[in-house]
Amino acid sequence: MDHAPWFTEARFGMFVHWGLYSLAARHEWVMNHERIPAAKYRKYFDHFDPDLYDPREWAAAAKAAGMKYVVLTTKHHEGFCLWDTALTEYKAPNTPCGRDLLGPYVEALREAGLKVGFYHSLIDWHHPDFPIDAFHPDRDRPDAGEINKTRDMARYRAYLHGQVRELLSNYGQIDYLFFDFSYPNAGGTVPAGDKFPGKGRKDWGSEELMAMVRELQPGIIVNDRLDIPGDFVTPEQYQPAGAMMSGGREVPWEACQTLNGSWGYDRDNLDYKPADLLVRMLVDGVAKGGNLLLNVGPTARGEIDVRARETLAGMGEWLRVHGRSIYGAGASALVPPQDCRYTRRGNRLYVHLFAWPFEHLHLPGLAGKVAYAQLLGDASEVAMSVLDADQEAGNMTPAGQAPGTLTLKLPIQRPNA
Ligand code: FHN
Repeated sequence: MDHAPWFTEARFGMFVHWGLYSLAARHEWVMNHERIPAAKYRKYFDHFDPDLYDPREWAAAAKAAGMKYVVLTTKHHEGFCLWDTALTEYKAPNTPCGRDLLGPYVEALREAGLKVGFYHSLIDWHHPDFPIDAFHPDRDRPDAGEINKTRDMARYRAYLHGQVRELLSNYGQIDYLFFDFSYPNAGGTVPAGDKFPGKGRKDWGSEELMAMVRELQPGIIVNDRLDIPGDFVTPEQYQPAGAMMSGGREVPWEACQTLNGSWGYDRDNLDYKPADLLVRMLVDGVAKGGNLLLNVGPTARGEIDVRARETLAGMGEWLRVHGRSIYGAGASALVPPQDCRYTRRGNRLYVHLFAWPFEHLHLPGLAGKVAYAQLLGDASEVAMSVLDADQEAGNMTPAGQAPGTLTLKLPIQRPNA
């Protein structure tokens, strides 16, 4: 049973990483990678003023890409909050921006008919009670061990739960909550030599947190990074993200991808994946019963940059033609030949060609079951309606064919051949 049909129907979402790191325009871990002391990092807070921020533009870019939901970082590991939280001063309304950024985001998505997702970091390198550990920017400090004696994880846990309560109480229905991330066994030794374990469900109070989430937003989807074994999503216990096939039963999961290797806006990183490669990633995921959450990192001024928008628009064009082989589609029990993927929706099988030309495409296991084969679009999809042999006599297997194999002669030409 599919406990969140919208998630399976959607198949494709937009991830948005946006925070003070967007001003550094290097990577969302810049504070950590460059060991930027809090006092120096404060300059980004003092200059945060996204004058071009218009979440309706983000929603339009998502729709142009064929995406059906959006997940925005409410707070990333740096600890800066995009909304008007009552629990810290380290928030957008206290910067030159001067306002809550989540309200307009939620409104824009709803107006555009997109599902609303929040990302929320469990990790918080700004909070005074978040202990220094192997991932913390201050881990090289010789006095890290001493500092940790003054830090109270229970106080941080209360802050974490309080902020999640705000997020799930003050913005209406939220469809998806993406926690990030647990590292219960990361261990790592702070310089003081005392081994500081990673952080997992006991540190976050994950079971209580999950109970509160379900109480506030009963139908919400939650990802599987709270370090609760087998946790995912809705009260019916979806399988964890990344669970491929469980006992032959397809279970929804989700892969996260960047456009260029950085989640936050990385100005000088021109290594954008081409749209057709991203389409193949999407097809590959759906062929395994999963979703793709593809990331954009808006600039400090609040815009999705033109390279990202062009890439997404290219994907949207493919989906405009072939979306029926993706939305609501999933894995087929049939095994495709190399360089092919099968996605199935109802009794229709879609054959996606990852390489060509094929003179003859041998499709094992289809013979005798295909009512018709139809070549669609630019040959990146061959749509077949697969009917059970006892339903429909339409046997496409030409005489003399090897039993069990359907061979199609495909007039496939390379694009721009
Ligand atoms: O550390 C984060 C990272 O910055 C990014 O937010 C990704 C997105 O899935 N999650 C963590 C790494 O897995």
